[in-house]
Amino acid sequence: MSPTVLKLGGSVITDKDRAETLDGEALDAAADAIADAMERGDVSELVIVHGGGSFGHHHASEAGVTTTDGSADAADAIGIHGAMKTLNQFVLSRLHERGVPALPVHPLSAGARDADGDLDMPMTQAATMLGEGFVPVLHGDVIATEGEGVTVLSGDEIVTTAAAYLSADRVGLCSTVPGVLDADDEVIPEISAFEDAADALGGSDADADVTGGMAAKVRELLDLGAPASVFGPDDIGAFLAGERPGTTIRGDD
Ligand code: IP8
Repeated sequence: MSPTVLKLGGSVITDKDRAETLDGEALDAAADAIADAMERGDVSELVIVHGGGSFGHHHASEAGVTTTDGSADAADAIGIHGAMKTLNQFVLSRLHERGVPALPVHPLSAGARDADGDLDMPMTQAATMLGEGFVPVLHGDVIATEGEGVTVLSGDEIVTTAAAYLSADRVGLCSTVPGVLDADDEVIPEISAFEDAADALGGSDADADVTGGMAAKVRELLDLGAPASVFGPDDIGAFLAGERPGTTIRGDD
């Protein structure tokens, strides 16, 4: 059976305007939807990835660390990584409270980027966890990068890497909006080329986002070998039940 990869956007589970502030209600609702889907048997092999929100992005922007501009200062790396581990612990606890057998995978200790920015992150631990009935929970992080110290690794890049490595057949990104929106704020049902949505895709709407918002997401997902869905928090259950809520992004699969 092929796994499903679900990303919980950092803006969904945190209050992005206040440093290191969880959106506990939103995280509870997401954890409820995941636990219900697993209990119903809608999904058996599930990988969760979460973004940084006001945890990672706040520290990354203070340290001036982005996906391409790094820092060789261990204190910067630990500041960002530590905040992400705190958020990861919140996510894990909310899942554990609902009986979801979630285990953390911290990308800083699981991969690296070369001087061209290419990521090498084998997912043998996640694959084995899935086989043993666990739910691996990865997160945006900092990652050692040749010539840069550490750079930011976005949850979206982890999603595409995990989906390719684990041959996921379903990929979903839960965002604060109900899909990729056009200029009139209507959900674009399907995107198969960046140009389909280029006009509508600005940067992220929150200042402290160092990984580029919806435009970067769409580019990443177009490169994926499987169709991906972008949807809002109310549609986590529908996605896990096999539906395609929000926007479906299909590259050359
Ligand atoms: O929120 C970025 O992950 P994202 C994580 O998925 C950090 O872009 C460390 C800023």
